[in-house]
Formats: sequence, structure tokens, C-alpha cells
Amino acid sequence: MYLSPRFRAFAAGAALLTASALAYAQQLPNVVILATGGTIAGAGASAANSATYAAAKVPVDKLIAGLPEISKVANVKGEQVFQIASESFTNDNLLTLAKRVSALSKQGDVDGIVVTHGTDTLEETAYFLNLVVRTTKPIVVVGSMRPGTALSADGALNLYDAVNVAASKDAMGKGVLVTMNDEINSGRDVSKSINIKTEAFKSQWGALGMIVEGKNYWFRAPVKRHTAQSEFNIDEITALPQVDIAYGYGSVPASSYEAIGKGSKAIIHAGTGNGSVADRVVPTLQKLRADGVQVIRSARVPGGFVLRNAEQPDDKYDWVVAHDLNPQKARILAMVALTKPLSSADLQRVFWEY
Ligand code: DAS
Repeated sequence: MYLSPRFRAFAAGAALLTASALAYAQQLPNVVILATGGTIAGAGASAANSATYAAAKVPVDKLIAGLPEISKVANVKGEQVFQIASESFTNDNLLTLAKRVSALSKQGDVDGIVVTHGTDTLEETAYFLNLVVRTTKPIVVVGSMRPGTALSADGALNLYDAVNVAASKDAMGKGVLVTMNDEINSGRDVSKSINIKTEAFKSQWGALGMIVEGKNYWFRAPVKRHTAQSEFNIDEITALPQVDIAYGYGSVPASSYEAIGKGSKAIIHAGTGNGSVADRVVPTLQKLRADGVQVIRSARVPGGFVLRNAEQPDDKYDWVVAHDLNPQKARILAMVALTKPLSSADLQRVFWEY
């Protein structure tokens, strides 16, 4: 078949271009984005709606298509694991997501994983993955405070940062990370501290670093056990025990602790001050402990950490302190720890170490 010189030149150029594009793609890391919903997948009626919108609307492929810049950072594939607002997350969602993350982390053609997630319980999921996924590959959880349809939406840059960090070798072995608002935080330490600002995610111990124009700037590393050094493994966990939280406040009735503790493996006390327990509640907690329920003292106060045997005789009552973990994170750790038959002393060790 006759081919004109012009066509032959074009075909050669196209082949060269395809080959170089392929070669370029082969140099790029492979990152999988697991989408679960939230505001980062949200949509509002107008650009002026930065706080009024529907969460969990935009599918992962559209999120990726809306961010062509990431094609220069990594070969990205998306999976829609759920499409829910994260306040509706359940233990089953946590297990399903963590098992998928674990399976992908074992694949040789996966270099990093991003999880897009609602901000309301993002801190719980990030900590859960930090405890049970045995890998050193970067796992980055990301959300946004404004929907992509809003003026100055934060989701696109947060997602771009998350893919950059997930594609970075220097992010390996640092545990699960959270990239929001230019910062890289530890999934263990970070929590949603402001409910209506893009600077919502804070850690009282500070961020691990920052990411600016796709470059990571690290200033510290986690000291608590996580991921590959964890004694817990999602591949061995089939169910999570019941652990609930009782909120302490003036005139709190002992009956609320009785109701919350009934049938639970542990009760988390979100105490006033340093995890203080009202006199009228102590007998109820002692009864729950005698019935085999672990009693874990956390605090409703966001900063600091709960001291053992300070205002409460933890040794005498056989109670555990949650250290610096807020009540919702203490619940995550207690659920994971109590998938094993741990004594109170062992459980307290786990709260010191993770
Ligand atoms: N409802 C919130 C959630 O899904 C929206 C968000 O901030 O992501 O967690």
C-alpha cells in the first residue's frame, strides 16, 4: 500500500510521541484514589454556596478529570468505594475501606494510595488505617471544607497535594497522612478542630510538614507505632467490638453511662477537665468494670493529655487512660485493641504506644 512521505513522517512522529509518552508514564509512580464521598465530592447550587451544598455527589472519575495537573505527578486510577457523607460512616465501612487499602498496598504496581473522605469523621478513618494497614507505602486521606462548585474551593488543591504526597518516596514509613490546607498532618494526631473554615484540621503536636507546589517540606516524624510496625492487622480482623462514648458535663446522670456501657466491650469517658468523673458516676463505672467492660478515661478538653492516677485512682479502679487521644480516636484504638483478648494492663500499654 502506498504511503505518502508526509503520512510516513506523521506516523513516525506519532509513534515517537506515543513511545515517549509511554516512557514518561512508566517513570511516574502509580497512585490509586479510593473515593468515599464527603464535601470533596460535594456540589452546591451556586459559587456563592461555600457552606450550603450536598455532599457525596461527584464521582471519582469526575474528580480526577477535573484535575489534569495530577497526570504530570502520577499515573492515577480511581475507585468509588462508597458515596456517603462521612458522619454516616459505620464500622463496616471502616473494615471494607481498610481491607481495600491493604490489598492495594500489596500490589507491586501501586506506589501510593489516596482516600477522599468527608471531613466529619476523617480523623477516625485516618487513625484506623494508621493502626491496621501493614505497609510503608504512603496512604493519604484528604477532604475539603468547601464543595468544588464554590468560590475558592479547597478540594482541588487538597487532592493535588494528596496525590503528590502519595507519589513521594519521602512520605514512606510515616504512617497514614492527611493533606489539608497546605499542611501534612499525621493521621493519628490530626482532628477537625474548626467546623467551618478551610484551616479546620489541626494537631496539638503540630503538623509533620507542609506541601507547596507539589514539594514536601518535612519538619518532624511520628513517634507512636503505626502501619508496618503495628501489632494489629486488618487482614486478621473480621469485626469490630462495640465501644461507645459517654460525654461528661455538670449534672450528668449515672444512667447515661449505664445505658452506653451496656453490652459494650469498652466505654470511653469524654470527661471534663483531665478526664474527671463525677462522684455519682463512679459506682456505675465500677459496676461496668466488674461486668468486664473496659473503662477508658479521655477528655472533652481538646488539648493536653489525661494523666493516670492523678484526679482518679485508675490503678485502684482498674481503669485505662486515653493519654492524648480525644474520645473519638480513643474509641477507634479501643475497638482495634479489643479485637484481641487484652488485659487492662495490656490495653493501657496499647494506649501509651499507638
Ligand atoms: N458532611 C461532611 C462529611 O461528609 C461534609 C464534609 O465536610 O466532608 O464529612
